[in-house]
Amino acid sequence: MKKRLLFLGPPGAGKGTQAEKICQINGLMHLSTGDLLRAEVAAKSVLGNEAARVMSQGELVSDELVLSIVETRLSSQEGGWILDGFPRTVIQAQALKTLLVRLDQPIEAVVLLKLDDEILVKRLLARGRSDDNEQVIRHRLEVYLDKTAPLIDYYSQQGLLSGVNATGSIEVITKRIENLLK
Ligand code: B4P
Repeated sequence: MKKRLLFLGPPGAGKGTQAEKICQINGLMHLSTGDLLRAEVAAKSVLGNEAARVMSQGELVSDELVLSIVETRLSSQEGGWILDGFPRTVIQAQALKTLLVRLDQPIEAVVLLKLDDEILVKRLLARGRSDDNEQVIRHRLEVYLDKTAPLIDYYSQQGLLSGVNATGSIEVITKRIENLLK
């Protein structure tokens, strides 16, 4: 099975949910920039205070800040991993490429979770995190289309991208992803 993976998709597509499952089953490290940023916010670190305001508005945290978090984690990792929610901009993707060349750990597959906007909004409203109110969710979707969706072309041109239907039960979607990664 492929073991250096990137999960891409709109907010609420289930990147975190599926990454956690696939990591558990296959012994991979789950690196979620959203979770790492929320941990910084909870710890009220300088970095967390900077991230908190940006996240509550549905904007993206600065590339520099996210990159510094990811670099520290990946540099100390020898096994496989899933990057969930990162990269979110072409600049982050280019910086990641440079880092992975240096670490000699190329990406083996990029999984795009595909889902209709209205289902996303329903799922996120049901989750009810502090950045999950309708106005902020709609803004996150706009930010996704503007800043993150260009990565679909970026990775498909490199022959790495596979799309998966992200509607249905969590278990069914996990199976679909596992089939893609064989
Ligand atoms: P993230 O933490 O990455 O979260 P997300 O995109 O909102 O959700 P995800 O797709 O992981 O969905 P989940 O599994 O939770 O980002 C939050 C914020 O952090 C961003 O807006 C940004 O500000 C900042 N950030 C993160 N990374 C960044 C970066 N690289 N650069 C800059 N800023 C960054 O699932 C959603 C809900 O659906 C859950 O309640 C789940 O239980 C449910 N669900 C999942 N699968 C389901 C299914 N099959 N059926 C029904 N419900 C399902």
